[in-house]
Amino acid sequence: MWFLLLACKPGLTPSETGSPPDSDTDAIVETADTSCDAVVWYRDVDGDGYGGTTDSEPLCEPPHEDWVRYGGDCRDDDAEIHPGSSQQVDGLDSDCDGRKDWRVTFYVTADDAFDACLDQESNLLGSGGNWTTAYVYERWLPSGTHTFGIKGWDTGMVITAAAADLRSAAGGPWVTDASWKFDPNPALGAGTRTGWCTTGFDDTGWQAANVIGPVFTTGPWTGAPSGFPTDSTAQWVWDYYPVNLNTQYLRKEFTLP
Ligand SMILES: [Ca+2]
Ligand SMILES: [Ca+2]
Ligand SMILES: [Ca+2]
Repeated sequence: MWFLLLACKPGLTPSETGSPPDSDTDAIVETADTSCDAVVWYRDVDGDGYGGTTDSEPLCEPPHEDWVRYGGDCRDDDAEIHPGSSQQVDGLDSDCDGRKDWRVTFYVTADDAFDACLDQESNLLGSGGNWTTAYVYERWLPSGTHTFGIKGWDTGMVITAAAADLRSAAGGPWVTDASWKFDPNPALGAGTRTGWCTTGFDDTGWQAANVIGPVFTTGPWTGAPSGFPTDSTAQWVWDYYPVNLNTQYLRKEFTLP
Protein backbone atom coordinates (compact mmCIF):
# COMPACT_ATOMS: atom_id res chain seq x y z
CA MET A 1 0.00 0.00 0.00
CA TRP A 2 1.51 3.35 -0.99
CA PHE A 3 0.50 6.62 0.48
CA LEU A 4 1.47 10.22 0.60
CA LEU A 5 3.92 11.48 3.22
CA LEU A 6 4.42 15.10 4.01
CA ALA A 7 7.77 16.44 5.22
CA CYS A 8 6.87 15.83 8.82
CA LYS A 9 6.95 13.24 11.54
CA PRO A 10 4.29 10.54 11.32
CA GLY A 11 1.26 11.42 13.39
CA LEU A 12 1.98 15.13 13.48
CA THR A 13 -0.17 17.67 11.74
CA PRO A 14 1.54 20.17 9.48
CA SER A 15 1.16 22.91 12.12
CA GLU A 16 2.99 20.74 14.69
CA THR A 17 6.06 20.53 12.45
CA GLY A 18 6.54 24.26 12.67
CA SER A 19 5.98 24.89 9.00
CA PRO A 20 2.96 24.65 6.80
CA PRO A 21 2.83 22.23 3.92
CA ASP A 22 3.93 23.65 0.63
CA SER A 23 2.30 21.79 -2.20
CA ASP A 24 4.95 23.01 -4.61
CA THR A 25 8.11 22.06 -2.73
CA ASP A 26 7.33 19.33 -0.20
CA ALA A 27 8.40 16.03 -1.63
CA ILE A 28 6.04 13.20 -2.26
CA VAL A 29 7.85 10.24 -0.79
CA GLU A 30 7.02 6.68 -1.59
CA THR A 31 7.66 4.43 1.34
CA ALA A 32 7.10 0.80 2.17
CA ASP A 33 4.06 -0.54 3.90
CA THR A 34 4.63 0.25 7.58
CA SER A 35 2.42 -2.63 8.66
CA CYS A 36 5.57 -4.78 8.64
CA ASP A 37 9.07 -4.42 10.01
CA ALA A 38 11.23 -3.42 7.09
CA VAL A 39 14.68 -5.00 6.88
CA VAL A 40 17.66 -4.17 4.73
CA TRP A 41 17.98 -6.10 1.48
CA TYR A 42 21.09 -6.19 -0.68
CA ARG A 43 21.44 -6.81 -4.39
CA ASP A 44 23.48 -9.99 -4.99
CA VAL A 45 24.82 -9.93 -8.53
CA ASP A 46 27.02 -13.04 -8.45
CA GLY A 47 24.52 -15.21 -6.58
CA ASP A 48 26.76 -16.24 -3.69
CA GLY A 49 24.20 -15.25 -1.09
CA TYR A 50 25.84 -11.97 -0.09
CA GLY A 51 24.97 -8.60 -1.54
CA GLY A 52 27.47 -6.10 -2.78
CA THR A 53 28.25 -2.72 -1.34
CA THR A 54 26.27 -0.46 -3.66
CA ASP A 55 22.59 -1.45 -3.71
CA SER A 56 20.66 -1.87 -0.47
CA GLU A 57 17.21 -0.83 0.76
CA PRO A 58 15.07 -1.28 3.87
CA LEU A 59 11.93 -3.03 2.65
CA CYS A 60 9.39 -5.58 3.83
CA GLU A 61 10.10 -7.88 0.92
CA PRO A 62 13.04 -8.17 -1.48
CA PRO A 63 12.41 -5.92 -4.49
CA HIS A 64 13.75 -8.58 -6.84
CA GLU A 65 14.59 -12.24 -6.55
CA ASP A 66 18.33 -11.54 -6.64
CA TRP A 67 18.21 -9.42 -3.49
CA VAL A 68 19.33 -11.09 -0.26
CA ARG A 69 19.41 -10.40 3.46
CA TYR A 70 23.20 -10.30 3.90
CA GLY A 71 25.67 -7.78 2.53
CA GLY A 72 29.41 -7.43 2.78
CA ASP A 73 30.37 -9.05 -0.52
CA CYS A 74 33.62 -7.27 -1.39
CA ARG A 75 33.63 -8.83 -4.88
CA ASP A 76 30.09 -9.08 -6.18
CA ASP A 77 31.37 -10.31 -9.55
CA ASP A 78 32.97 -13.48 -8.15
CA ALA A 79 30.87 -16.09 -6.36
CA GLU A 80 33.94 -17.70 -4.79
CA ILE A 81 34.61 -14.54 -2.80
CA HIS A 82 32.26 -13.55 0.02
CA PRO A 83 32.19 -13.23 3.81
CA GLY A 84 33.04 -16.56 5.40
CA SER A 85 34.57 -18.03 2.26
CA SER A 86 37.12 -20.74 3.01
CA GLN A 87 38.81 -20.32 -0.35
CA GLN A 88 42.43 -19.17 -0.21
CA VAL A 89 43.95 -17.56 -3.28
CA ASP A 90 47.42 -16.06 -3.10
CA GLY A 91 47.12 -12.29 -2.82
CA LEU A 92 43.32 -12.21 -2.62
CA ASP A 93 40.94 -11.27 0.20
CA SER A 94 38.61 -14.23 -0.30
CA ASP A 95 36.53 -13.83 2.86
CA CYS A 96 36.10 -10.05 2.66
CA ASP A 97 37.60 -9.39 6.10
CA GLY A 98 39.88 -6.71 4.66
CA ARG A 99 42.99 -8.89 4.75
CA LYS A 100 44.53 -10.76 1.84
CA ASP A 101 45.75 -14.34 2.08
CA TRP A 102 49.38 -15.06 1.28
CA ARG A 103 51.13 -18.40 0.93
CA VAL A 104 54.49 -18.18 2.67
CA THR A 105 57.20 -20.83 2.36
CA PHE A 106 59.76 -21.18 5.13
CA TYR A 107 63.14 -22.81 4.52
CA VAL A 108 65.13 -23.31 7.68
CA THR A 109 67.95 -25.36 9.08
CA ALA A 110 70.28 -25.19 12.05
CA ASP A 111 73.40 -26.72 13.46
CA ASP A 112 72.66 -28.82 15.44
CA ALA A 113 68.94 -28.49 16.04
CA PHE A 114 66.03 -26.06 16.15
CA ASP A 115 62.40 -25.38 16.91
CA ALA A 116 60.80 -22.85 14.55
CA CYS A 117 57.83 -20.79 15.71
CA LEU A 118 55.40 -18.47 13.97
CA ASP A 119 53.64 -15.61 15.76
CA GLN A 120 53.55 -17.48 19.07
CA GLU A 121 56.20 -19.54 20.78
CA SER A 122 53.66 -22.32 21.17
CA ASN A 123 52.83 -22.26 17.45
CA LEU A 124 55.58 -24.53 16.17
CA LEU A 125 56.20 -24.70 12.45
CA GLY A 126 58.44 -27.66 13.09
CA SER A 127 61.74 -28.92 14.40
CA GLY A 128 64.90 -30.21 12.83
CA GLY A 129 68.22 -31.76 13.70
CA ASN A 130 70.20 -32.12 10.47
CA TRP A 131 71.98 -29.09 9.03
CA THR A 132 72.71 -30.86 5.73
CA THR A 133 69.06 -30.51 4.75
CA ALA A 134 66.48 -27.73 4.56
CA TYR A 135 63.28 -28.11 6.52
CA VAL A 136 60.44 -26.64 4.47
CA TYR A 137 57.11 -25.37 5.80
CA GLU A 138 54.24 -23.68 4.04
CA ARG A 139 51.57 -21.57 5.71
CA TRP A 140 48.73 -19.27 4.64
CA LEU A 141 49.04 -15.94 6.42
CA PRO A 142 46.85 -12.84 6.31
CA SER A 143 47.97 -9.30 5.61
CA GLY A 144 49.86 -7.79 8.49
CA THR A 145 53.10 -8.16 10.40
CA HIS A 146 54.18 -11.63 11.47
CA THR A 147 57.05 -12.99 13.48
CA PHE A 148 59.27 -15.94 12.70
CA GLY A 149 61.46 -17.32 15.46
CA ILE A 150 64.16 -19.95 15.73
CA LYS A 151 65.23 -21.54 18.97
CA GLY A 152 68.48 -23.27 18.07
CA TRP A 153 70.90 -25.32 20.12
CA ASP A 154 74.02 -27.41 19.81
CA THR A 155 74.18 -30.78 21.46
CA GLY A 156 77.95 -30.61 21.84
CA MET A 157 78.22 -27.06 23.14
CA VAL A 158 80.40 -26.18 20.15
CA ILE A 159 78.44 -24.00 17.77
CA THR A 160 74.84 -23.01 17.29
CA ALA A 161 74.04 -21.54 13.90
CA ALA A 162 70.97 -21.19 11.74
CA ALA A 163 69.96 -20.23 8.21
CA ALA A 164 66.49 -19.36 6.97
CA ASP A 165 64.77 -18.03 3.87
CA LEU A 166 61.12 -16.93 3.96
CA ARG A 167 59.38 -16.45 0.62
CA SER A 168 56.03 -15.25 -0.66
CA ALA A 169 54.50 -13.55 -3.69
CA ALA A 170 53.92 -10.58 -1.40
CA GLY A 171 57.61 -9.79 -1.12
CA GLY A 172 60.74 -10.94 0.55
CA PRO A 173 62.61 -13.14 0.62
CA TRP A 174 63.34 -12.48 4.25
CA VAL A 175 66.67 -14.20 4.83
CA THR A 176 68.86 -14.62 7.86
CA ASP A 177 71.23 -11.68 8.07
CA ALA A 178 72.25 -8.94 10.49
CA SER A 179 68.68 -7.59 10.56
CA TRP A 180 67.63 -10.59 12.65
CA LYS A 181 67.87 -10.22 16.39
CA PHE A 182 69.07 -12.67 19.02
CA ASP A 183 68.67 -12.79 22.76
CA PRO A 184 72.08 -12.06 24.33
CA ASN A 185 70.99 -13.62 27.61
CA PRO A 186 69.61 -17.04 26.67
CA ALA A 187 70.61 -18.53 30.00
CA LEU A 188 68.07 -16.36 31.81
CA GLY A 189 64.65 -17.78 32.53
CA ALA A 190 61.94 -18.01 29.91
CA GLY A 191 60.07 -15.23 31.69
CA THR A 192 62.67 -12.76 30.45
CA ARG A 193 61.62 -13.36 26.84
CA THR A 194 57.87 -13.91 27.14
CA GLY A 195 56.32 -13.22 23.75
CA TRP A 196 59.62 -13.31 21.89
CA CYS A 197 57.99 -15.08 18.92
CA THR A 198 55.10 -12.62 18.78
CA THR A 199 54.87 -9.41 16.77
CA GLY A 200 55.44 -6.33 18.86
CA PHE A 201 57.80 -8.01 21.34
CA ASP A 202 60.24 -5.41 22.66
CA ASP A 203 63.56 -6.68 21.33
CA THR A 204 65.44 -3.43 21.79
CA GLY A 205 67.61 -5.24 24.33
CA TRP A 206 68.41 -7.99 21.85
CA GLN A 207 71.39 -7.82 19.56
CA ALA A 208 71.89 -8.02 15.80
CA ALA A 209 72.64 -11.53 14.63
CA ASN A 210 76.26 -12.22 13.81
CA VAL A 211 76.76 -13.16 10.19
CA ILE A 212 79.14 -16.03 9.55
CA GLY A 213 78.80 -16.25 5.77
CA PRO A 214 76.65 -17.26 2.77
CA VAL A 215 74.56 -20.33 3.30
CA PHE A 216 76.12 -22.51 0.58
CA THR A 217 79.75 -21.42 0.65
CA THR A 218 80.66 -21.13 4.29
CA GLY A 219 82.51 -23.85 6.14
CA PRO A 220 81.92 -26.15 7.85
CA TRP A 221 78.58 -26.25 6.01
CA THR A 222 79.85 -25.79 2.44
CA GLY A 223 77.39 -27.17 -0.08
CA ALA A 224 74.58 -27.56 2.44
CA PRO A 225 71.73 -27.55 3.12
CA SER A 226 70.11 -29.55 0.35
CA GLY A 227 66.64 -28.38 -0.58
CA PHE A 228 67.40 -24.77 0.28
CA PRO A 229 66.59 -22.32 -2.57
CA THR A 230 69.69 -22.30 -4.76
CA ASP A 231 69.40 -18.54 -5.33
CA SER A 232 69.13 -17.81 -1.62
CA THR A 233 71.13 -14.94 -0.16
CA ALA A 234 70.61 -16.28 3.36
CA GLN A 235 73.56 -16.20 5.72
CA TRP A 236 74.52 -18.56 8.47
CA VAL A 237 74.00 -16.54 11.63
CA TRP A 238 74.65 -17.16 15.28
CA ASP A 239 74.79 -15.36 18.57
CA TYR A 240 78.50 -14.73 18.85
CA TYR A 241 81.89 -16.37 19.04
CA PRO A 242 83.93 -17.38 21.03
CA VAL A 243 81.41 -17.06 23.85
CA ASN A 244 79.45 -20.26 23.71
CA LEU A 245 75.83 -19.76 24.68
CA ASN A 246 74.65 -23.09 23.33
CA THR A 247 70.99 -22.14 23.03
CA GLN A 248 70.10 -19.15 20.90
CA TYR A 249 66.84 -17.36 20.21
CA LEU A 250 66.55 -15.61 16.85
CA ARG A 251 63.60 -13.57 15.69
CA LYS A 252 62.50 -11.68 12.60
CA GLU A 253 59.32 -9.69 11.93
CA PHE A 254 58.05 -9.44 8.36
CA THR A 255 55.06 -7.66 6.87
CA LEU A 256 52.63 -8.88 4.23
CA PRO A 257 50.64 -6.20 2.35
CA1 LIG B 1 27.34 -11.59 -4.07
CA1 LIG C 1 31.14 -12.51 -4.33
CA1 LIG D 1 40.75 -12.20 4.14
